[in-house]
Amino acid sequence: MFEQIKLNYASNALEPVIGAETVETHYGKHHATYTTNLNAAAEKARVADKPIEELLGSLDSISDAASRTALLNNGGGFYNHNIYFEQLRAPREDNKPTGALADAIDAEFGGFDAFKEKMSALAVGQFGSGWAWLSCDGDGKLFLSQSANQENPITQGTGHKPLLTIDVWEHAYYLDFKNLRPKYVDEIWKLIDWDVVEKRYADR
Ligand code: MN3
Repeated sequence: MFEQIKLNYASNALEPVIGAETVETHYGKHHATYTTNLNAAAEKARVADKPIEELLGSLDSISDAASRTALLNNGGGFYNHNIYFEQLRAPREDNKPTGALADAIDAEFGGFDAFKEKMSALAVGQFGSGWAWLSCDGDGKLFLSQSANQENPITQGTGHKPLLTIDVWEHAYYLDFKNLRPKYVDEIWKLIDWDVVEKRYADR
């Protein structure tokens, strides 16, 4: 049985960047539906006992094409939103990582501002619905990527560990920013809970 993460913040905690109505719809409806549909698809394919990362990393072993598609769409929708909602908190100015993750970002991207600019460009530039990602590979090296629909770095390669994501489906920002995806992407950096992201990196 796959379960949505519990939000440790109120639905209005992300305001004024992301409003309560967006959180209630996005988490309470979209994410909840992915979770329900994942559980049904996983039950049917007899993979409900697998950890989600393992399930998403071994979709090729599902021989039935319809099952494979249902598990990709709903398993990705479930997992990606767990990563997304867990890493948000109330807005802060000058919001940056510290410690080992900050050092790794400096070494890989030439500083936090350069990293932020590159990841923002991937988020803004993802055509249609999808995600931008910071992950590390099997050697612990940081890398940036984007994915369409509910794909993610785990479905796109082997040994990848997602650390941070930006949801750029319109449902993530349309109530608050209308069509202005670049503005949403620019503002979401205030909401990132770097403690969560740093822990993901430490646990890699
Ligand atoms: Mn979403």
